[in-house]
Amino acid sequence: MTVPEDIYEITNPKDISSLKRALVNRLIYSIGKDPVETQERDWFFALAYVVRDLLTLRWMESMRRYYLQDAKRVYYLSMEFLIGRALGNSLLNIGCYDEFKLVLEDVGLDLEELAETEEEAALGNGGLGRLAACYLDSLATLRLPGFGYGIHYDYGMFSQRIEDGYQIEHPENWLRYGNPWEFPRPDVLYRVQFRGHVVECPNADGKRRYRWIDTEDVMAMAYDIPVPGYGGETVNNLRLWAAKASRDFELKYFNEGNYIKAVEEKTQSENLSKVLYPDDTTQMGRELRLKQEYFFVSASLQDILKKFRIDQRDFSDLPQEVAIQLNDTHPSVAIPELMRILLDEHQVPWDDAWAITVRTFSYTNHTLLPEALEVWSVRLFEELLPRHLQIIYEINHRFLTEVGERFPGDMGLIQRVSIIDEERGKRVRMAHLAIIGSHKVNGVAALHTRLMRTTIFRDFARIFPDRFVSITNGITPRRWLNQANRGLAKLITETIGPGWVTDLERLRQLAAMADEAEFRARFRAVKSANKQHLASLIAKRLNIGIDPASLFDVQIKRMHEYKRQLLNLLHVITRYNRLRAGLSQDMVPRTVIFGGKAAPGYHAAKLVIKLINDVSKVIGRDSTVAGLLKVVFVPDYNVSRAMEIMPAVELSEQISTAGMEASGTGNMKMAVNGAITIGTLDGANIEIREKVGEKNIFIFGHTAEQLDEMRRGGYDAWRFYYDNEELKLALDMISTGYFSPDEQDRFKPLIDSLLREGDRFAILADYESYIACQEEVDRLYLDSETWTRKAILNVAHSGWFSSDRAVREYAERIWNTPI
Ligand code: GP0
Repeated sequence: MTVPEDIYEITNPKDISSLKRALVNRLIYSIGKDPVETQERDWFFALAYVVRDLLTLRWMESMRRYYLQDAKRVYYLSMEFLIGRALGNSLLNIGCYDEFKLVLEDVGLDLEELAETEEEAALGNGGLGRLAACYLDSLATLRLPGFGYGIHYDYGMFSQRIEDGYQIEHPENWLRYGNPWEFPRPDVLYRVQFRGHVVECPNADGKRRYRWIDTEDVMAMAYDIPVPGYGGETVNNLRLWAAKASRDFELKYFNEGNYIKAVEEKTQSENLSKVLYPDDTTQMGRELRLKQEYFFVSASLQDILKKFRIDQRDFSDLPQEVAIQLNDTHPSVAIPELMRILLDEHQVPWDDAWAITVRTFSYTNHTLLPEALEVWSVRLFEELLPRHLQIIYEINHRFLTEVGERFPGDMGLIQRVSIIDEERGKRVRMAHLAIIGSHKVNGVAALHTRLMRTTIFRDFARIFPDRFVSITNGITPRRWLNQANRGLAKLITETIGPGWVTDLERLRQLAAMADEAEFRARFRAVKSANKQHLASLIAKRLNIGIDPASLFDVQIKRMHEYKRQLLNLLHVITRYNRLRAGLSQDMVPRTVIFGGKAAPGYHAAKLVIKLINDVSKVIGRDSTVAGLLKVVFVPDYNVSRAMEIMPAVELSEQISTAGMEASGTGNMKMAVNGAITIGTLDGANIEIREKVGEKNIFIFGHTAEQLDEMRRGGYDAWRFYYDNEELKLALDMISTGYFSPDEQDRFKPLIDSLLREGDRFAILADYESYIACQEEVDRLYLDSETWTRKAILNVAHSGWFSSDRAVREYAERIWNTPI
């Protein structure tokens, strides 16, 4: 049928009275509340439904457009989508923010306040999940038919509370009041198989056929979340799968009259999508995790192939019609799964199936840390996915045969590149599978890709020289500048017009303004207002007073040893010691802000949180440094916290061990918000330096190559300790209980890892140059005109870090869907 033009009550989204009517309608008819007796949350939900309505029509139009154009689809498969709150972002993207603000004022409500009641969708751990969300925003903004597929976790990332300085994890029940943005699709339901066994049955044509039978099945049910592009023209879709028990479970026991058992089994199978693994950059070798991976991959592929309309096409067209991006190896079981579908369900010959598969998939690698590379025991794989293991063996066999032919006599090579690691109990190396099964493998920054090609995947780079490409990560300017920093966004628009929101390179026009005193003053006023705002939030929530005039020195990211929050603390302690020794003349007052979660089982990272809080307490109580130094740990760092903090940052701490941070994306967010980076030559910091200019960034520490060389010569931790008195003092204070008089050796494990266990993250090696660099920071900050000038240049030259640029590169170089 054709949709009648006048189907919807909002005839004009700019017409305040029609918006108001819609809002009150939703409140009464969708929420069931009498407008005279409402809570703030009721209004939030009513508003969210109105906004979703506005998105829905655009969403249907977008889908129809893609259908008619028969455009090539891009599917982004990811275990994580850290999308955050949607209200403010949706309103800005469809251009109705101010109108709704007026409507709410009319009923006595404040839009910003109302937006705070939204639970954030924290379906991700950190950078990897947030990157996926930024890319969805860019795909929609660039009008590309790009769709996310992931898992509808009941519990996303845990919420972090700090009790007595320690991290305590609490479950975050984001669906408690329901999610107003999603459409549950009980009719979009696929069967996902597990376990069982494989039987071989000869076909009529004499060819062998394999069937996977006697499986235990779980159903995957779809939830759709609209993803609005900027300008409101295109709305794409994020489809998340929730586990539902298959009827088999119920019937089995029901027939035996065992009702309770039936319900128990039902619950068990639905547990599959219950919770997000809160681990970042360590491989989680748990059965449930592998099940989650296959669960969402299987459902997504069934859905993708259904939309491909195989009844009307040939599978050989698949790579022209569909590109599938694997966000890390987590969804890489998609490779044998597509092979299984083609081979077993559609009788496509192996070679054809393999060519189709490789041309369809591409894989993004996000880390070189060995502990993060996924491996599964062959035993577990065989138990859960017996047919997939067979197919992996066959992929491996054919691959190794080819390698053997191309590089005869190199047995070491065969062992190194095999998908199966034969050494420590047989294990499936998912990264090898992902590389072999994809036509492109991308690293997420230039250095990261180079190291990938020359270190962990060196052999593969030799075998597939054209397969590895570098696409530096990006961030969406809609959320991270236009929405998060309204003050700066306004100043920029007044100066260069509004085009930067979808063409961030235009920020370059601000470069000339850096030399104008009046613009610098306005820029400084914006930063200062942002700092005051953050200070007021910290005062209100944490009951801590911070000086808005002090330098805001910020490290916000997951807590991890390689990110070196401990190095930051060593600077804080050194600074504290200098201040107490009366050396305050060259030092500017600083507020050092930390925020980040540690994986619940990561003891070292959790201990660093406690140390930050203990140091904060000691410094906070010492009146000799009052007004000069303050340390704040902001609890429960998440997307919403990030949006509050980013605009107020002046010094952005990006101090990971060179070679270990694949890219970083917080570094980009802070630069575009007018912070100056202090960082190592790691990840995208290198490209930030290239873009903003080496005079406008603080770089310190050893390079990846230098560290490599140092390690080869033997790393002498104690030398650093004895050679630098200030370092020795800071380490001794930590290890002897200066900050923990109630438990003197509380932090001894941290110091042991540096001095006795080889300092894997080279904290001691970089200490001296970090301290020297921090001194330069102070000197520059004293000259506020020059500081401001450099900060403006950071904004002006950060345009390249837009996720629009990154997604364009994927489209051109990987997906073959140029824009
Ligand atoms: C990398 F391997 N990253 C992983 C992982 O499991 N989780 C994760 O968030 C991050 C990298 O550490 C990063 O360098 C990178 O920018 C991000 O993936 C997106 O590529 C910083 O967060």
